[in-house]
Amino acid sequence: MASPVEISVAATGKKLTVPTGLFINNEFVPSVDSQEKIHCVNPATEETLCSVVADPTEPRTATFVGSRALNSVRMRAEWAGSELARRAAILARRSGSAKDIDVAVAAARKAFATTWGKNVTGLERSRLLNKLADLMERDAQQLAELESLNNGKPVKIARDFDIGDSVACLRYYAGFADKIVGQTIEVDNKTKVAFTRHDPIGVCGQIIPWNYPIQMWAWKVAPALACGCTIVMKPSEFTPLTALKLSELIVEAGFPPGVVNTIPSLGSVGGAALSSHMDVDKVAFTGSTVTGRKIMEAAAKSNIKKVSLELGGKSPQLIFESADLEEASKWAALGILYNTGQDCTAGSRVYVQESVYDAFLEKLVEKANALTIGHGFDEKSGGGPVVSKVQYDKIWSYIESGKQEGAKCILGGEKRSGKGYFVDPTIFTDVKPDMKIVKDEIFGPVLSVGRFKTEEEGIKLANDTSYGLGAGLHSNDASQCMRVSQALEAGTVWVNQYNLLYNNVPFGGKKQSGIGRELGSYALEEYTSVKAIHWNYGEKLD
Ligand code: TXE
Repeated sequence: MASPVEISVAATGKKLTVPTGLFINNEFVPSVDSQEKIHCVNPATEETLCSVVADPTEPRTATFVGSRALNSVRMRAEWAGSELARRAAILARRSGSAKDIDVAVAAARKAFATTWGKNVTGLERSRLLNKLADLMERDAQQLAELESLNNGKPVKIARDFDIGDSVACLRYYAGFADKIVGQTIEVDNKTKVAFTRHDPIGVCGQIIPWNYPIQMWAWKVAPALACGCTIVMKPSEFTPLTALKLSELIVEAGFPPGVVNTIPSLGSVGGAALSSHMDVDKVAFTGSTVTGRKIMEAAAKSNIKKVSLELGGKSPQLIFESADLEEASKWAALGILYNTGQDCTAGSRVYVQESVYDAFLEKLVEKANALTIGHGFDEKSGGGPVVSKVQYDKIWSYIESGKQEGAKCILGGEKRSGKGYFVDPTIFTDVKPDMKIVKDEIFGPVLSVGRFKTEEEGIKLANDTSYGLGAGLHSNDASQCMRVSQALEAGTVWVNQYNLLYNNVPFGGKKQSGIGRELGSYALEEYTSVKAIHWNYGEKLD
């Protein structure tokens, strides 16, 4: 059994314990064949302030004992000095290989056929999901700290929003677990009936990103378990810590072995293996459109498994002249800055009606300027650093391209000195439709602001994108709200608000923002397979 690591966080004076290894059959085990390591870096610092030391009582490299290794590392991430001191955590662990995916899928298949699937009642699934929710609520502070350490987001936001919503999501689907019902259908005469069953689809591969590691875990795990599916979860290689921690809670809640398995692995290895696996019945994915396309292709080329994809976006917000500009500017700022812009529905394009453009812009800059982006453990931080060096470099290359292509940077746009992947709120005006900052998903706190004269022009600009995830409009004209909300090409349209999601309202994209829906009762369709049963109880063939 792989031993847990300890992370000492001087900011709290406490230690966080995280399990290592791959989670298969309710145990933390090493990779069967991989020497690949995943390094988890705290994005609030680029320095390595911690040391990764092999436990002296155990071998430094994997030693196999039967099918398990004694692969233990002890990590000490020292949180140096002041509130604003840089922290870093680096964690070495074995990364899952394609063979590990095989082992995990086999465990999930066995559980599906024995202890779970059709062999567990809805009531029991509900009880276990509610128990898991209770445990997550109990450990909310610890989980939030770990999320902050690995992802960068403020602890208080992780605790109150990400984890709060995730607990509610588990409870919401716990409520459904014994209410997944089919239909009884009248057929042609009195000697026959047909009915449908909504069977669990089977073994599900779930591939999640790094921007909401806990919430994406809950959105995927909760409906799948409620429907009776088993799971092989692949968290992002940037943020696997909380998925591993949550795996401990799976055991404590009492889920049978193999129902939920967690393989921290590289996307091109574990993610690809899951997508092309012949014994995986469904793959659920949140991430980039580029990767979503690969997953769909792999599914098609293997066993035509069911696929749901929640992909990127370049979501617009339209500000009409009748809008309450004070409120609209708050929503627009929140829309692009929440989670430091690392949000699939980030409202990254704002279009303002000509007559209120200047007044709105002034308010928007004021609101955006008021946000403090800082360290996750600093109570004053409204946003943290971006997740990784890769994302940091990507965002800055877009900021540079915006400047080079002639857009006017009216806020931010300057790098901070010092370390850490911090990007301050950045606003560009004077943008043109073909600029990269207007077309591409940046996934950072970078907003393009344009203007329009008529409603028709505003709608055309808003829809001028290959994406279709979210869209917002701000207006006090009810007819206009109705007209425009219907014309906007997006899976979610917010009217006089932005970016609020509820567990009981479906969420997903149009166009190249994806297929399928998460949340609400709609998500159950992603994890069930409808079987029609035709029953003859009287008719005889001549
Ligand atoms: O995403 P990837 P990346 C967007 C955002 C971001 C960009 C790149 O614009 O800047 O994508 O981020 C796994 N087969 N979003 O590269 O690659 C990977 O291990 C199967 C939007 O991090 O899509 C991780 O678990 N899986 C988004 C997950 O896919 C593969 C959230 C997401 O990583 C794989 C994140 C493969 N071949 C990024 N390659 C949103 N919609 O919220 C990678 N993965």
